[in-house]
Amino acid sequence: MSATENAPAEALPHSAVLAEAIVDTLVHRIGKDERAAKPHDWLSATILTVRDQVIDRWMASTRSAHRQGAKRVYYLSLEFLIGRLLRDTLTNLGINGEVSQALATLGVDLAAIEEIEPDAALGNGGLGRLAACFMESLATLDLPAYGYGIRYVNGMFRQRIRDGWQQEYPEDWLAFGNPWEFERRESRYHVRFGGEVVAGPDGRAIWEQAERVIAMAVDTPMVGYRGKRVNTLRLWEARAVDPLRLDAFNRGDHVGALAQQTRAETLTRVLYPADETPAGQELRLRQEYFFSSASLQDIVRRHVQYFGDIRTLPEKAAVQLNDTHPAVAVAELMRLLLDERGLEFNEAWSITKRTFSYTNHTLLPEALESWPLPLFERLLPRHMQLVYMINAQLMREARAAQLEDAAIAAVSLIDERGERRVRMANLAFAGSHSINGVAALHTELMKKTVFADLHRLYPDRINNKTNGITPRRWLIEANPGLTALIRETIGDGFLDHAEALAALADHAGDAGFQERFAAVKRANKVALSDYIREHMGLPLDPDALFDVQVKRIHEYKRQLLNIIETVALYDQIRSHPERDWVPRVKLFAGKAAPSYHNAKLIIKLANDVARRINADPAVAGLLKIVFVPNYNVSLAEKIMPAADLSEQISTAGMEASGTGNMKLALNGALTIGTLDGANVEIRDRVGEENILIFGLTAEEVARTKAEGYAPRAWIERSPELSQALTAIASGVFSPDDRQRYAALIGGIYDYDPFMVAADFDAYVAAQREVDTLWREPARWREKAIRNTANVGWFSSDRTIADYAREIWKLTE
Ligand code: B1N
Repeated sequence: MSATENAPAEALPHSAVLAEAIVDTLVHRIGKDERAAKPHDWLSATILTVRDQVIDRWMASTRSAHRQGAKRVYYLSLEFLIGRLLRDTLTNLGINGEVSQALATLGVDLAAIEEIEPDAALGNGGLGRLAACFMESLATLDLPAYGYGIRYVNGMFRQRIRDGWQQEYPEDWLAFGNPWEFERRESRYHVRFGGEVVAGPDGRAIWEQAERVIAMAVDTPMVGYRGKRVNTLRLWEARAVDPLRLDAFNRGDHVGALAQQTRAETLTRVLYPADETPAGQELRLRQEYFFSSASLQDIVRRHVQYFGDIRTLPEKAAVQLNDTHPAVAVAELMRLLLDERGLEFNEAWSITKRTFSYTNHTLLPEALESWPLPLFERLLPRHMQLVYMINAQLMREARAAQLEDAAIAAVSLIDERGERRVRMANLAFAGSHSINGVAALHTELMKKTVFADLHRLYPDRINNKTNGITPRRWLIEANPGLTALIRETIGDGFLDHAEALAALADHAGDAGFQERFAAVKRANKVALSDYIREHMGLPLDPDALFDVQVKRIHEYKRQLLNIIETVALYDQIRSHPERDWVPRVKLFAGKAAPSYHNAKLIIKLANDVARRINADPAVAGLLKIVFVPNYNVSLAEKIMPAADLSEQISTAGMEASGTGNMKLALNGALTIGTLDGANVEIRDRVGEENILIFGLTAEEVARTKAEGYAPRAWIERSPELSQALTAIASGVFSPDDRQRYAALIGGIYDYDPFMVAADFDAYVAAQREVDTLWREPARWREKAIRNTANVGWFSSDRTIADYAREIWKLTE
């Protein structure tokens, strides 16, 4: 039974018609008959058939936006972490049941072919997944929107764990083709690089580029819930202007003949796998400009085609910059307005600022993008001039506002300290009318830290839009069992309005409902355990507490704190076997940036600790550690519904928002966390008795550091921490290389920039509180239910409605 069987099904074919259509597609578009068809052929035939159901709505959506002369949203993002699309599309069209039945009559299991669809993993983590949730909510809310990005041939790498170490392999998601996408060979633009700028006869700047590349559009339909609207995700593919130089080929230079094609293809070949660390290489800046330029050219062309006058752009187009990765778009729009449309600077600058808005996703200083000036100038000589012109205007306004010299230097687009660099965050800020953070705390810290001086200069620009997640993928699709139970209990309203989940609170204390809620959770834990046994050969006890930390591996997220606590717990169980220990499974998953040494070492440590503890009969049945390889969207869909405890333990002030915290709470996990990012707002919504908060606040972190934080003293005061650190550092978990963790642990004694030592005892106390609660199932279940009931507000529908009203001005 599908969760959305009450979706408008009138216009959609019944299963017999669908079965016929799937076979017809298989034969005529794939070229196989039923007997020869392999699972992948059935998958492609099913997707193509479902896609046919989408196309009419897609065209109708485009036509209606055109007819109404509606303002459009353009979401520019270097990442879209979509995952699989089949189940999502079936759910949103409300044809899950019909398609499943149709395939069954053909002897094909829908669930089995869903599992072989590759993830579209065109993103690293939260920032890319947010873009994917936003695309789905934009369509659900019937807002005309385009996502713009890059069609990476190789998205996020596949992670394997060998001997406990992460190894990276290319993920070939396009190996069997991509039946969702449409190549738009007619939608092509030239993107230029290098060369020089000369003055034309009329004094206008002429950019004589050294190199041109073609950007070709590839479109994927994005279906909203109830199939209301279908928007477009437009990804750019780089092509050579001259793919084959026949003259060179005929001279026998076969490699040289194809060199341009190879160089172009390199541009859109791979996603940079670094999360919150700017890549800094020339190829990255080329990627950023390539997709920004193609997108802006497309937006301007569409606007002029529909509305005739470029000066009305801000009334008809809202361009959202997803972090600074597309910030060069600010200079690109200025170039198009000045050099190609002949506008004056002031008018162009006003149009630009009214068109763009910018979302900041991190305050980590090392994550702020800036480009060495000589590189920027060599690659984009005209944009360098425009950056200077914009900066001159900015400096005039800063002086007029009487900013002191230090503040003027801080707001400048050029960082003059040391090697001169172009500051992309300042460019994005200066060129936007709205700059938003992604959680309340993060937004307040933006005003006080990184953007303090820009905020003084433009106090009306910074605003908050707390992140959200789509409840379609993260509840209805990932957790059909819970969805069915909720529908039986409070009706269907929550399917369209996630905040209607609040009605569940009336049942939180009901023993019968608690039983059923717990039964769903247990079934999800059995399913995850089956998966882990099949893939890793590791048996898990589904009645143990499933404690999960799943996210990118990063020191500020403090997987290390969790691992050290695990070691301390291991010591405690061995020293006091007589105590009433709560059986736990500690589950970790996540990828490390390939060049991030400590993050990779933390993965190795998790695996070393797992090997030792899982083999120790003294803790058998009480403690199991699992590092599940290759965390991605599809794995997250299996883990979120099976979690009891959600680890959100970043150093306060460092996690801009987090969105895994929302997915886990929605699926009935209790959060153990710091007052960081969106955890603060989750606490406000679920109530402080239903969440386990521990540790220093952001303010206390700042103060402790300012007062000269000495971690060694904290460690000496905590015997449990000392013992665990000594064990790890001395090689108890790495007998093959006793020095492996000496430096990693030594860093905690000497620097501990992420305050592991300062928060350790509070974290342990919170974990023992978790044990106490778990021993009282009725209390635990009531709290879990209250989590699900109270986090409907974190639907990305709410987030997008807020952007639409307050930033994009699409609605009242
Ligand atoms: O963006 C998410 C937030 O929920 C997370 O707290 C935040 O860490 C994440 C450079 C990033 N911030 N910055 C990045 C990604 C890729 C890259 O190349 C930075 N990701 C985040 C959604 O708001």
